Amino acid sequence: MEIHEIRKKLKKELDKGRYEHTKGVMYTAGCLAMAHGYSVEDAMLAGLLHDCAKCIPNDEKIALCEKYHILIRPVEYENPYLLHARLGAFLAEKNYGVSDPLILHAIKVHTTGEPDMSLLDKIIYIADYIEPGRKNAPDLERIRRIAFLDLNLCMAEILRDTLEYLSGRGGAIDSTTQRTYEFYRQYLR
Ligand code: DGI
Ligand code: FE
Ligand code: FE
Repeated sequence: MEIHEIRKKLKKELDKGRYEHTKGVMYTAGCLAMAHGYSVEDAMLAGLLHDCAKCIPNDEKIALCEKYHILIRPVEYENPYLLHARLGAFLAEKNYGVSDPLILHAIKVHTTGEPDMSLLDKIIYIADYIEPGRKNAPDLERIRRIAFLDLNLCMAEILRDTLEYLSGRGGAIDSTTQRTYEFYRQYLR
């Protein structure tokens, strides 16, 4: 599928705000790829598709995962929005014709991360957090600067803030998010 076809299809699948966010992540991922020596094209494609499953209603997310035998863990039954990452990777392949396993993996882990992520995984995880449309995260100015200097430190900072935010809100914490932080905290200064 050509990139402009993917954009056209996504524009229909996503609500307006999510499509704007998607473009922000796409361009930010491209910039991070320039800074850290990765394929700008691949990073932009992964950024473009990372939330392709986000606007599917939660009950439908669960139904689709069951239909296609995509693993649903208990924490995901309780918080079905977490499924948009794994389901998104599946749909990126099935409905948008992406076959690059590195791109599909970056989409799959973009919400919780995982220990020892690839360069592209980190670019997408971080771009999702710092894109220009994001406004609420604490310390965003500093985290944005670090993103262009040190990806591992940036992962640690984002994960720390995310876990703090989730525990303050009383949200169920996915054990993967916790494990990702345990891995990246070694990079904190
Ligand atoms: O899809 P987006 O909103 O662009 O971004 P995302 O896929 O990174 O989702 C962000 C949200 O996910 C953010 O509010 C933090 C939340 N999140 C990350 N890890 C966990 C989590 N939520 C829960 N309940 N548990 C987690 O471990
Ligand atoms: Fe997402
Ligand atoms: Fe996102």
